[in-house]
Amino acid sequence: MNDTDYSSNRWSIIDSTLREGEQFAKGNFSLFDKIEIAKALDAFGVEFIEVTTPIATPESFKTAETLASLGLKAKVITHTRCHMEDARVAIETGVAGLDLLFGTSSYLREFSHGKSIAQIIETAREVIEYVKSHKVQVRFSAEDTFRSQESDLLEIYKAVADMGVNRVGLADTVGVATPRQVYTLTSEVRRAVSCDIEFHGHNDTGCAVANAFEFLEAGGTHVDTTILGIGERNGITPLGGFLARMFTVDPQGLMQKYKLEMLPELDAMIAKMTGLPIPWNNYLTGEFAYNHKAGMHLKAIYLNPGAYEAIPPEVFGVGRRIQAGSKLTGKHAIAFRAKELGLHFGDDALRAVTDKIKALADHGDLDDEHLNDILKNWVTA
Ligand code: HCA
Ligand code: CU
Repeated sequence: MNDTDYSSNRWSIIDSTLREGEQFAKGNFSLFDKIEIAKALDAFGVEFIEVTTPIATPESFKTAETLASLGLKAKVITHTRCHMEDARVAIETGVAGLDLLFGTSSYLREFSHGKSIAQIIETAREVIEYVKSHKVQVRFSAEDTFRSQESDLLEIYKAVADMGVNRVGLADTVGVATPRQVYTLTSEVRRAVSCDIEFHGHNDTGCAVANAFEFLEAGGTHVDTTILGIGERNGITPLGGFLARMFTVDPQGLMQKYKLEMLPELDAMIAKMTGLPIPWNNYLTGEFAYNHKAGMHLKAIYLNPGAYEAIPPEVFGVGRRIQAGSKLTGKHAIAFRAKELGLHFGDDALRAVTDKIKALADHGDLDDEHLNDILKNWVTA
């Protein structure tokens, strides 16, 4: 593999809306909602669906069990602490895999579980062997990876890789990692183990998409996402933002792999279930993600939308908004709008009506209806 191989057939999405997303302030889904989310994610084409540890509550046990038996194409896996008891309960649900988590940073070793690296490895061995004996997938992730000692991490990752885990996980638990750090550490881990590698990145410093991208550049294979990026605090790598990033480097691959036009439906579903609006500046599906306003932009957009759009909106099932009634509008935009209305303006009339629109809009943007009225009335006046 070389580090410029972006092809989507060498990486997978682990969607964690039903695990990390449950840690979101407004993420409290009913079983009915969870089934809807899982089915929608499956129809969209994500490869894995991660659910909350079944040890949390009887309802979370039921969730894992129910989703695992839906017969989805996506593998349903459950997140679990690296404990024998948790693993035993998780296996009982019939899920396809366990995402084990262990804190390795000095913060967690000192203030949480108090174990040494050697003890972490021994505990991991017991759990991993147990999970593998039940013929389900197993991943081992080091919580707070980017505030852990690199030598400790490599020792642990090599040890669990030798035990036969399917994946090792890098978790940017507090969203502190820079893209370059993610690239460097992933490259180190890539050299140290031959199993798959997963990345889970929080967005506290706005780097969750960039970090997921650098992770793939460095040879990583599995990226955690959630719909709208929901999760603890301000969340993790959002599914839509991640796809937008990847679309620019492998459009064909992405279109073959996922039902991209379903994205607005997914975002709207989670917005509705959490009772929050889709943010206005959300990747691809935000209200203004494809709004074009300045006259110079509008002129080019009419001739070739690619001039000011990195990704064709229709690929993701959204449309563009042409805001022609602003003070920044231009005569090309006005001529196009007139043409759409079946009107034709000569050069002088076009200049005059454009000036009039700009003058009116200087006191506040004109909506489409108002703009259209001006154009229609100008011709008949
Ligand atoms: C958390 C755990 C986790 C786990 C990530 C992983 C994190 O803080 O609740 O399993 O890879 O961000 O570290 O979500
Ligand atoms: Cu997390």
